[in-house]
This record gives sequence, structure tokens and C-alpha cells, in this order.
Amino acid sequence: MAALLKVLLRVAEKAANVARVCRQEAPLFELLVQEKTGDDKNKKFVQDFKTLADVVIQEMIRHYVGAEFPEMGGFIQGEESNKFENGLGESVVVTVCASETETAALLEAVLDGDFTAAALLAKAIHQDPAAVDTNTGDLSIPHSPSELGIWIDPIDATSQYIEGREMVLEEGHLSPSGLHCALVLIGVYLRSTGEPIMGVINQPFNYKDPSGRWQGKHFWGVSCEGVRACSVSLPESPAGGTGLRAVLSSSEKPAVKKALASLCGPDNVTYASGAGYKILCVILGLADLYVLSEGSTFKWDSCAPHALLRALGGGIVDYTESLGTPEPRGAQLTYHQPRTQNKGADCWANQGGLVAYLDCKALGTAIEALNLKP
Ligand code: 2IP
Ligand code: CA
Ligand code: CA
Repeated sequence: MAALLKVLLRVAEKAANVARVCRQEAPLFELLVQEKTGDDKNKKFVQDFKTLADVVIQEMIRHYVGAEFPEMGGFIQGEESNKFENGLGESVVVTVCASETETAALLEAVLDGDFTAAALLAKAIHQDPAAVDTNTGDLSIPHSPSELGIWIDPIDATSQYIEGREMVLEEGHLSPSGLHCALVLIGVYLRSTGEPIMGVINQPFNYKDPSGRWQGKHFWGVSCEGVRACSVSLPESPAGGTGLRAVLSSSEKPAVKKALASLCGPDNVTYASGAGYKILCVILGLADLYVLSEGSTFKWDSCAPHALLRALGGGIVDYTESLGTPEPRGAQLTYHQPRTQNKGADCWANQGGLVAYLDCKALGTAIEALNLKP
């Protein structure tokens, strides 16, 4: 299944291109923002946004991966629904067509007849991505496509993507908010056990080249049955019992913030945007832990980065479960079963919250401290 990884790297780069085009063409971007309603609303935000960019990117990934691996067809899921309502109240099902012209015609209907915008978007969808490094070394993955499923978050940290604040990233430093927090996440799991075994993260807005164009960066990891490989190398000194750094959502509960501030020291607790970006910070060794005590993330947020953490010897556990067990490492999140008692997007919520870690000693120390909080 090394071929699947190469396809995912290429399609994630295509996705990043679409994300960049949508921001670069200002009139296009303005057209794209639509409010979410109903059960699919992420309850965390008073106003959440569903962008056409999100829907288009997800459908594009589904289309190209499904074309290469037809056995996966019914098991490629994501955050968005492909039904899009245009300004005239008409519902259009967004799909990628066989040709650029046909896709442009379909998107024109979504975009209330704006041909320029539709043509720009269709061009980005059908364009071959710039040469992307798909050199993943010698990998032999002992699974066939019919055993696997995929979770896609076409754009994580949409609010940062829409706000569009440009930051110059400093090597080795966590940068709490800005365009760089927006990530394309594609995770692969085993249908039988729900284990995340392969992940690709593409950061479309990593730096601006001298000509002022945004350039991206990508990361990947594989972890299954003795095969462990990752594009990121393990940080030099994984933190043990002391000197831990935690990254949290700014909306985290005061008791959790307090417990971690006394464990790590107040200066070692940082608040950053984007569930995916926070897990990426743990993968890159910019933080030791990402703790989230609520069910505000979903399978598509954590599947891809979870696979990278596993490839490096870490993981993501269910926060609530890990507090109640002497073996927190055993409470790993899985990706194959919906919570049927929930509705809409909440069926796929990481309901008990999560803790992402690279080093299991750090996990153990944090759980001990969190268990003591009032
Ligand atoms: C969101 C996004 C938010 C995050 C939330 C995710 O996904 O990553 O930033 O909240 O949990 O579901 P926070 O930044 O407070 O961690 P999306 O942008 O795809 O809706
Ligand atoms: Ca998300
Ligand atoms: Ca998203």
C-alpha cells in the first residue's frame, strides 16, 4: 500500500493548491463563505463557516483516491457534505467531473453564474500539482485497500484560513495563530480495528517565497504491524518528567488550564488555534502534550496526525478514559465506529476529549496531575 501514500501526498498537494488559489483570488474567496446550519454545525462556534473551498477540496480528494483505489470508494469520508446551497437557495451536489470544462459548468451553478470564479476553481482542481516529493523509501504495508478507510479534513482551522493573518514562522517555535494553522489532513485507518495506520498533513501556507507566493510543507507517517516510518524525525530530547510544555485550546476549562500550569509552569502552557496544528506541534516536538477535555474535535481532525504520532512512538488517547485507568496508553482513539446515540457530525466526535503525546512518560505525568485537579 505504499502506492496509496504516494497518491495521498499528491492529492494533498492538489488540495493545498486549491486552498491557496481561493485565498489568492480575493473575489473568489469572498464568494466562498457560507454559514453552517442544522446538526452538522460544530457547536463550538457561534458562527461556523462552511466554505466552498472545503467542500471542493474534500470532493477532489475523494474523487482522485476513489479513482485509483475503487475498493475504498464507500470508505472515504470527511467533514463536509457535498451538498452546497447557492445564493438562490438551490441545492447543488458538488462533484469533480471528467473534464475541467464540465467541472467549471457545475461550479458555475454553485457560484450563482460567476463564470470567472468557477473557471479559476476548476483549473486548480484539474491542474497537476507542482512536483511533490513522494519519496517515501522502501515501505511494504501489509494491507489491501479493501481493508482501509479514510478520514479527510479538507481544511482544518477554517477560522484562521478565513481570517488570513500572515506570520513568518521561526524554526523550532510554536506560533499560536495565523494562516499556517490551516492544514489539509488525510488519515487512513484499518476498518477492522479502527487503528490509524497512515497519515498525510499538508500545510499550504508555510512560507512566502521571494516572489510573494505562498509555499507549503508536508508531513507523513506510517505505523502498522512493525512498519514504522515518518517524514519527521524524533525530536532530539523527548521531554521526560520535568520541563513539559503543553498546548491547549484557548477555550479549555479553567481547572485543566490550572492543573497543567502547575505541572509545566505557566510559561510552558501555550494556547494555539486548530486541533490539527496543535497535534502537529506535538509531532514536531514544539510541545510535549496537547490536552483537550471536551468533545469538540472529530475523527477527521485527529486521524492523520494520530498516525504520525504512532509512527514516532506516541499516540492520542481519550482524555476521559485515560483519567480513569492505570494504563492511559491503552485508551487510544479509534476511527471506525460512529456513536450512534449522537446526531449528525457528533456521531464522529472524539467525545471524551483527547491527549496527544510523543513520549509515554509525559502522558503518564500529565494524567497523574490531571487526576488530582478538583
Ligand atoms: C476545528 C478547528 C478549531 C478547533 C476545533 C476543530 O476544525 O481545528 O480550531 O478549535 O476543535 O474542530 P480550537 O482551535 O479551539 O482547538 P475546523 O476548522 O475544521 O472546523
Ligand atoms: Ca477540523
Ligand atoms: Ca475543516
